[in-house]
Formats: sequence, C-alpha cells, structure tokens
Amino acid sequence: MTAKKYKRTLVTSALPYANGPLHLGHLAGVYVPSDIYVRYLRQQGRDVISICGSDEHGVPITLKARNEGISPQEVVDRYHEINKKAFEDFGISFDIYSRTSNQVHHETASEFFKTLHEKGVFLEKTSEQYYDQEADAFLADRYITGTCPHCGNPGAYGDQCEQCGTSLSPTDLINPVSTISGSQPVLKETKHWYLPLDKFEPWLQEWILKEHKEWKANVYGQCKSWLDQGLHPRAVSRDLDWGVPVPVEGADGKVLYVWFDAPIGYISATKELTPEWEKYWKDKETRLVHFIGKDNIVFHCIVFPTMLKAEGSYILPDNVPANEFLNLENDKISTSRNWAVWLHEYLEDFPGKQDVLRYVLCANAPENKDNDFTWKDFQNRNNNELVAILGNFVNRAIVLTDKYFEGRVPELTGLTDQDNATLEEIKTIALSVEQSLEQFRFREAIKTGMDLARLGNKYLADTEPWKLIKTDQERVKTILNISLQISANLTLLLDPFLPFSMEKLRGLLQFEGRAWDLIGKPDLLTAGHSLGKASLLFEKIEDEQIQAQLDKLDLTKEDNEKPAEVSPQKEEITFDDFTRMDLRVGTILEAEKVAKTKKLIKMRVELGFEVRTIVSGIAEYYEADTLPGRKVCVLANLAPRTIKGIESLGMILLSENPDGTLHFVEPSDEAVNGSEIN
Ligand code: B3M
Ligand code: ZN
Repeated sequence: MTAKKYKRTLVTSALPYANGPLHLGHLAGVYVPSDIYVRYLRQQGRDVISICGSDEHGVPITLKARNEGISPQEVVDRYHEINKKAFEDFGISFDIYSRTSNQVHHETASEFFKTLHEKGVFLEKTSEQYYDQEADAFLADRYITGTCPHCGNPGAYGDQCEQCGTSLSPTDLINPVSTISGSQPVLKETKHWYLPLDKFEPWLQEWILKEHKEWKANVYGQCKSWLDQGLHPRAVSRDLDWGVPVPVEGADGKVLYVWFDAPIGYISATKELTPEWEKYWKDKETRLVHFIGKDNIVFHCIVFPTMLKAEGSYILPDNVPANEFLNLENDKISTSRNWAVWLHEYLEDFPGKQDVLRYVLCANAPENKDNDFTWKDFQNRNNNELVAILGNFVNRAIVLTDKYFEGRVPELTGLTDQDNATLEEIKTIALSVEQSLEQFRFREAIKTGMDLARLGNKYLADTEPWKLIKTDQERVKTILNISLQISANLTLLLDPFLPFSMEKLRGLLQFEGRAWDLIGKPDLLTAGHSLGKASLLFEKIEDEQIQAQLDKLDLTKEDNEKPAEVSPQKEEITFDDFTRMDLRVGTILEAEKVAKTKKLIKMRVELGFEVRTIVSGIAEYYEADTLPGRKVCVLANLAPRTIKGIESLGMILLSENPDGTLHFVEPSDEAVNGSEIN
C-alpha cells in the first residue's frame, strides 16, 4: 500500500552496532535510501518521523571491548559519538539518534519482555552449554574456538569456521577452548526463554505470503524460504553480563538476546523523541517502514513482527525495503580486512562532497542484487552527470542571466510550443519521481530526477540564447526565465537526494520554496527577482584523486595477503606409485590457440627423444605467441587423450592457485630437454 493511504509514517533504519565506524556499504544499503524517503515525505508535508540509534548490546561489543582491554560501555560511548557524527555529516536527517544502553531503552525492553512473559508466550527450556570454570561464565559461541570437524582448521569459532565457511555449533568443535581464560570449557545446564516462532507460523504465512505480496522480491523471497523450511522456537535470552537483564526471578547472569532488545530500540527511541510515541506505534493509521540490509530480513520480517503480534498492542511493519550488499572494487566489504571506505576518511579526502557520495550510492544502489562500488564509477558519475549535466545547466542559466540581465529574473514575453512543452514536462518528471519513491525504487527515482536537468540542457541547446541575444533580446528573456524556473524546480525535486547542493542552489537562486507541491507551479521565481552570485555546484574529480583512493586500497590488499587457502593433502601413495610417472623437462617449440575454444592451446613440445603434440587449458593465462622457447615439465607417459579432435600426448605440469589461476611449473634454465624429474 502506498504512504498516501495513511495518516502518518514511522520510518526506522537499522541500528548499527556501536563497535566500529560506518562505511559506505552502510550508507548505500540503509541510510541513504531511508533519508531520501523521509526527506521526500517531509517535503510533501506528511507526518513522518525517522528513528535510528546505536545498537549497543550483544557479543560483538563485548568482544571488541575484550580485544582492546576496555569496558563495553567505553566501546559504545566511543562509536556512538563517531557514528552519530558521521550520519550528521552526510545529512542523514534522523529525528532522533538514540542508543540502546540508555535508561528508557532498558525499561522499555524489560517491560516488553515482562508482558510476553506474563502472557505465557515464552517456552522455558534447559539445555547444556559450554561454561568456563576459571572465568565463571557461560561462553557465547564466538568465545569458543577449536578444531573444525570439516576442514581441520584449528582456529574455528563456536558458530562458524571461517576457513571452510561451515556454520557450526560449539559442541561440533574438536578440542574446544575458551578464549577468555584459555581453559577447556565444560558443558553445564542453563535455562533460557524461547519465542515459539513455530506457533506463529500459520499467521506469518498469511500475513507475509498473502497480504504482503508487494514486498520487494528479495525480501518476500527470503521470508518465503524461511517459512517453507519451517520455523523453530528461538532463544531470546543469553548468558552474558552485558545487555538488558532478563527481568524475572531466577535469571541472574542472563540478559535479553541482542536481537530481542535491539528492535525494541526503535520504540524506546520514539518514546525519547516524543510524548506522543504511542500514536506512531499503536494507531492503525500509522504506516511503519523498516529500512535494513539483507542480513537483517528475518529479524524484521519474522522475529520482531512475531514479538509485536504476541504483545498485542502494536502495529506491524507495512513494508521492509531491504537492500542487498554493496561490494567495493569487486570484493566484499570487510571490516576485519579493512576493505572498506570509511565515512570519516571519505570526508577527509573529499571535504564538502557528501552529495557526490550520496548520489553515487543511490544511482548505483544494491537495490535488487549485490552491486559494486568502484572509484572509477564514482569519478565518472561525478564528472559526467553531476558536473556535466546538473551543475552545467544551472550554471549556464545563472551566468547568462547575470550577464544579460544583471542577475535579475527576466520576464516571460510569450510562450512557444516548445516552451509550453518544456514547462509541462517538469510535472511529468516530478510525477514519475514520486511514483518511484513511493515504491522504494531509489535508483529509478534519481535517474528520472536528473532528467529534469537533462531537459534544461536540451532546452538551452535548442534555443541557443547566447546567439539570439544579438538579434532578439525579448526571446532571450523568456528562455532564461524558463531556464531559471527549471532550476528552481530542481531544488525542490532533488532536495531529498542532494540536500547540500540543493541548499546551495537555493542560495544561488535566492529561492526559499521547499514544498513538494510547488513543483511545476508557474513563476517560482518572479520577474525582477534578484539572483545570488554564481558559483559552481560541483567540481570535476581528477584522475589523481581517484588513483590515491585506489592506492590506499592496494595497501590494504597487501596487508591482507595472508597464506592462501590451500586444498587438503591427498591420500598417501608409495614411492613406486610415484616412479610410475615419467616426468621430463621439455621446451615448447610452437603454440597456437585452438579455434573456437576459450581455454585451449595446442603446442609442439621438444622432449629430447621426440617432439610431441600436447593440448593444455591455459589460454586464459598465457598468450600463445609468448610460449615458444619456454621450458616446461611434462608428464610424458600419460595415456593419449583426444581433446577437441586433437590427440594430446602427455601433460604439461601447472600449479593452480586457490582462485583457479594457472602457472607453469618451470624447470631451471640449465635443465636439458628430456631429463627426468624425480
Ligand atoms: N545491529 C545488525 C546490523 O548492524 C543490528 C541491526 C539491529 S536493527 C534493530 O547489521
Ligand atoms: Zn572448517
């Protein structure tokens, strides 16, 4: 359903963990789209609030604290401030940026749990979990390491082996060790509270799969797959000393699971923002929209709605426009590998260019699939779109007005068909942007929004006021009036996307209008109105600036060069097995690519006692004409094989890297053709 059917909108954006700084993946996935959306609704004069804050509980925070030898509170205090500032710097206009370690939140989350507890919603179950006797504490999965039962990696975690990617449970580990004390943990019984998602499954099936078919395909699809697999009760408490204490008798040392308390953080933050918080959370005429990344879908579409439903007095999300992930230069963004562009560093390198990043991240958002951010694309979009289309157009309109009419808006002196059509087109474009935004299609929206600047450029190019000025000053008045009206409309239409630049443009035009409704209205700037001083909206980004960013990443890559993941050793063989292979040194005499294949090269190889034809799949790694003269190792007594109709007699030895790239195993220059390798 679209926002228009509702009285008000409550927009939430995923609460980032306060255990590290924010990078551009965060902005692209969640905060740029949510900010565009709320700015747009505000401009429409609709009742909307935008809620966010730091997620300050959970194991990631305690791990960070332990690693740095400081308290969890110190960790969250630090990153709460850093992240709050980063959002402000990028113009992410939350109505409140709260935090889950504060009093209101502890109370709200506690109350919520108690209500469900009193209603008898939870299951209570006792299970065995690893316990560190020296540290006197139950161990979260991440606090246990051991040997992976699948690949033998000795440093696997209790929830996952990062070497082979298998997800594990702590009891799968061979020789588990507590990372807190280094001792061997023991299994000990512990009681927890479980949210019986299975009982809510029929309702969820109905509510999501039948009533919310309009959700984005990636969101709907993930929900469907969870529901198809069947839901199970989920523990909502943990044995941990950091978080909201479980507010019932006999729960010493237990806190609410972070994914139970964090979404309640949206409610606490609203309480903190306004005494009227209940109207946003409990009135059916409020539309609740959660902006999140794809890894949070299950919590926002299944777990939190189940909590709200079980509680009984809250509304449910109407939409959850989750994005996929943004990669960086073809590689997954990773905090631990420092493969990221940190927001505070971006601003040091590109001061004042918040909008450029907002623009690129929106135009290239990972809306329906994972997407890639590249610095080259960043430069291109800045230079070819923001500078060449938007900046260029408004600059020409303002500079020409300055030159011909002393910076005063000239009057309309009679409209041609093209003038009328151009003015009409403003409304069409605005309507289309509106439709895209209502459906959370931000890429489409910004592209269409830029069409208004394209329209302006085309209008100027067609009418050529700089030529007409000599012969028809009256006509030039109209042309510049219309160009300036387009510019004023741009400030309205693009404000949600590019708030800093549109603020500046309003200054250049001395235009104060803000309301969305003004778009397409005649005479936004009246004749005689004085413009401000011209200045450029966007600047070109030079190759050196881009190279500097790439160099920075290259350094990161070198830091990251860790021993490659190699395949495990094969089954043992005897020396006899080995000596059955006739391995020889040879020299490639001729080489040619096998026609109509991608990988194959046919070679003639001198083996000392004869010249052989050998076909090898190396064309992706070596150019045929560089091969003659190269020394290679050859398995000479391999049975002949016919490859693409060519009989191949033997095999050239190649090493294969984990990424699949191939390299010749090269004999020394002194080795002569035909000599045996053993
Ligand atoms: N902090 C997870 C994340 O940053 C989590 C979101 C909470 S939203 C209620 O991906
Ligand atoms: Zn493993």
